[in-house]
Amino acid sequence: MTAVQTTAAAPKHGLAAGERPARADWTIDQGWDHYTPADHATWRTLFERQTHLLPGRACDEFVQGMRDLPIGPDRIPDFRALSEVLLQRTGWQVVAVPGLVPDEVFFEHLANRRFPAGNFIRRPDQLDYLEEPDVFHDVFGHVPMLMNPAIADFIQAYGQGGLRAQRLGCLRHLARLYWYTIEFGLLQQREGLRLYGAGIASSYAETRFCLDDASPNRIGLTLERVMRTHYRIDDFQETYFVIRDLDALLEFTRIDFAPLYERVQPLHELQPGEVLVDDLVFTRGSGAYHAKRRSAP
Ligand code: HBI
Ligand code: FE
Repeated sequence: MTAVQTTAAAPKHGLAAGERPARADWTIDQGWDHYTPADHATWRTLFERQTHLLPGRACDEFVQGMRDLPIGPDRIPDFRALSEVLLQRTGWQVVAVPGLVPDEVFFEHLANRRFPAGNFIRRPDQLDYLEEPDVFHDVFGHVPMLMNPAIADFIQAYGQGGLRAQRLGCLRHLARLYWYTIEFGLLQQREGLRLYGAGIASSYAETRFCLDDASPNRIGLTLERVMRTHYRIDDFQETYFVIRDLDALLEFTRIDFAPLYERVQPLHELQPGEVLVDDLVFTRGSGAYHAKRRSAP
């Protein structure tokens, strides 16, 4: 299971129905002193099992970012300590939010180089699955990559582009790009494919599935291809998209997406597992995993 998922029935944000945020930007205090020993122990469990899997699977930039940050197994990181290092490196900060926030609030933060991170940690019975982004997904998965200048600029541009895409009525196209890059992206490294997406990096099972399993497709990413492609929010991806390197994302920040949206809109949308004749195919997946799921009673 992936770390961040929403379903139709799930709340659209991290507050109970009818509850209003105290601050207009939805930020809250991290409340670091309120974490219990059990919370820190959950962090340790998640941290240690991921750290075993990541060598040879996470890209060099992820490993380096992790190394340079005050993140370790012993305790849930303090966002102020993370922000101190991030601000120096790429001008980003981590701010606490109660969970999912409305799209425009999310975009406004990203456009200003603030990364909204859930302050809570999953319960011990949710180690492999939860619907909202918690501190493990957001900090372990996303923050190391924010140390990279290309990712730093790309996510800021996503915030700016998200506000614009909302006005243009094209948010679903842009959201697919974020999903298949920042959340579930793979990249080419000298030694082979590596992961950089936070949804993968924070998921024990998907870290192996995305690279080691014969089931999923692995396809070269182009903007129009991902903008047309539905994604799965309730299970592993059927297709992972591969970029040449992180600078490929930087190039996307220099492109005007409005004409792209116009080209993509009349094209038929693609199912998560589809492969096209002109795709650059790294792996043609067997599809076995999802086929089995679909035939289950
Ligand atoms: N809020 N905290 C949080 N984290 C997200 O990843 C997030 C969000 N709100 C909206 C959202 N993502 C997506 O629906 C947009 O990227 C489209
Ligand atoms: Fe995420």
